[in-house]
Amino acid sequence: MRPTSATDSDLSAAAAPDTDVTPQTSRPQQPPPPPSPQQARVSTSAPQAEIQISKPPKAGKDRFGDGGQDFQMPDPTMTSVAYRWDTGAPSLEELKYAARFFEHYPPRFLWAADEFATMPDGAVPEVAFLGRSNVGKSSILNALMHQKGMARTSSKPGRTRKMNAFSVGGARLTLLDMPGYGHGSHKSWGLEIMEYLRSRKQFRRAFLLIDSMHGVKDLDLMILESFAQMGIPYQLVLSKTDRLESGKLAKGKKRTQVSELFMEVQRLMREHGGHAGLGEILATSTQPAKGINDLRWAVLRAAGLQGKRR
Ligand SMILES: Nc1nc2c(ncn2[C@@H]2O[C@H](COP(=O)(O)OP(=O)(O)OP(=O)(O)O)[C@@H](O)[C@H]2O)c(=O)[nH]1
Ligand SMILES: [Mg+2]
Repeated sequence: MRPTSATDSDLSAAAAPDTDVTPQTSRPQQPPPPPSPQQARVSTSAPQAEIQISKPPKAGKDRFGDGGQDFQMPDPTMTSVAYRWDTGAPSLEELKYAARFFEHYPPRFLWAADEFATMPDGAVPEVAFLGRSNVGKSSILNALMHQKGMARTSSKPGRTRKMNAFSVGGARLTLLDMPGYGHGSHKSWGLEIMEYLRSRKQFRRAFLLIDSMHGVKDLDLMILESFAQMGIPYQLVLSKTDRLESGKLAKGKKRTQVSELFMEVQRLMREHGGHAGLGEILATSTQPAKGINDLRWAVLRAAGLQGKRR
């Protein structure tokens, strides 16, 4: 098994000011059933220690109905930063490459749009960050871009009011910071975001953030169901996982371990998200930075940029 550590050395995402999906041709994925707590263990002493999942799922050959020729499904792995059953963990070299991609060229704000119809066109691949208001979308973009002030953040929900596009990696990739849904949001944004997800040809994948402080909410399930209905390629990212460790959770929320949240989220993803979701859930925080290089790698992979060097 390859190493899976996330090396988010000196990333610092913090408060920031404001100015955002063509389906990727990913094969349909069906997550295996979550392992039982007896099968999965987390070592609390070593945060990066892998959880052992005793039985890899039986699927594999012909899982995608393509004859299954040489396709080898990776063994499921769970660490404190990722639960993977469709992907392999990036190597240290790949994580370093991802860090360089995002940090070597200064990111640039490109445009902000209220409506899909007014978005400037282009050919550069795009990924979009979505989630409930206040889940930490803008903060995570700042962490990815290694910039404190590119995307505006606020402790008040509803800060990001437009679909904002940022260029990274020397104009090879565009990241979209989307307005949040739920409290503090605006009904029409949802329609415009869905239009974007359905129609934008350079869209590669949606990264749907789930707040670790609150867990999966009904609105998140509705979004997963829309993704399933429309076949929108997506993957799930847990945000604010520092809150799990510090125990500062939403009112009435029971303290959980990241492994329990991974399994809960995987179950809901299977029940509501259909086949459009990638079998990889990343755990991240921006204060302190954790899982950011893993997320950078996932973004590059989604855009097909993981091997292209200049
Ligand atoms: N503890 C903790 N707080 C975070 C983290 N990331 C973001 N926050 C805080 O969460 C709040 C919301 O962050 P934003 O990045 O503005 O969230 P958003 O999803 O962009 O919000 P909207 O634009 O309103 O939809 C801010 O107060 C951030 O400082 C994290 O990893 N840990
Ligand atoms: Mg925002």
